[in-house]
Amino acid sequence: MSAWETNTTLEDIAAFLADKECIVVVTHARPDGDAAGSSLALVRALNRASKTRRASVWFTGGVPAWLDTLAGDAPFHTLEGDKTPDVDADAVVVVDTGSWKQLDHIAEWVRERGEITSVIDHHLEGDPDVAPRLHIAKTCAAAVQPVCELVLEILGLDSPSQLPVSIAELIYTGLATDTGWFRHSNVSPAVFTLAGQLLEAGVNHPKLLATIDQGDRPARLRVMAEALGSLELHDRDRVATMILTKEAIHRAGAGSSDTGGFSELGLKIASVRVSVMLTEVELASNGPATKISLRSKAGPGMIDVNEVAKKLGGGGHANASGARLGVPIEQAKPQILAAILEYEKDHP
Ligand SMILES: [Mn+2]
Repeated sequence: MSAWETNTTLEDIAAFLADKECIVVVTHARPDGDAAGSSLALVRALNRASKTRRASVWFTGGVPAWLDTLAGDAPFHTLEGDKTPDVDADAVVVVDTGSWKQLDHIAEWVRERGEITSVIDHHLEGDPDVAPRLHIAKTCAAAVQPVCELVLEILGLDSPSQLPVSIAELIYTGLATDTGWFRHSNVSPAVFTLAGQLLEAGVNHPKLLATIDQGDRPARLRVMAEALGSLELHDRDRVATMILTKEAIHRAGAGSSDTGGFSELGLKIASVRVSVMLTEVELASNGPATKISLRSKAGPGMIDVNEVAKKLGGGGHANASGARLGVPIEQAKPQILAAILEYEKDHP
């Protein structure tokens, strides 16, 4: 029984990929800045290192509005419906996840290519049978941190400050977005050192901020208003919940790619220790479901939302995690509130 732990160095993954020609990079469904940044940076580096290689990213489950601008001419595909990568891959790399659930409808496609697959991730939980080669950087704020090391290995560079700016800005995007633009408790000396080196490489911070954090469609703010309008406080105002039904998303004129990133809004309230966002989703594989996104404040009395999410089959990080339940929101909400209460009972 293998464990969700690193069993391969990035040097070994670089060596495994060195003679591969058709490399498919995938990440979790509905990619965020870290998923997009880490996957696109890796294909840029792989294709730069070999003239004949064809490495590309295959995204699933709806992509953010800024993806085209961020990607530029980096090769990527967006898989609609239940489509899978239609290339003859000789290597597969999974970044920013290692969870069958998060791979959604391409999980089976990845499973069939187990022998040639590698995982590079930073989440505390995952499925060790996704790949024989696992590099799990659990202390890293973002998947782009280990991916940056791999990219340096592939390109034979000593420092992130030497990276081509087209790769540096993808890595910076993952670092900035997974730390909430350097605000969350996962910032560290390593995060700021890497950010500084990437700025030295020529990253334009205001340009990326404008593209990604200030690049929303109006519908995204309307759907954010729907989420905020649903705000409820529970457990002596320590727990905030917000919900987004498909009907509310439709009312706002938004799509599923407009709904991410609202869970932390509840933490703005002084009394709130944990904020829960419940979103009605349709999984390609098995009908209506609820996506639960959890955020908590660090410090004394911290609620470890990785532990809370694990009770519902999910996971992530201590202050940011998530789960998916195959039930409607009205059933998912009491389940997550009960899981938080249970955690608090066990950690008085
Ligand atoms: Mn990430």
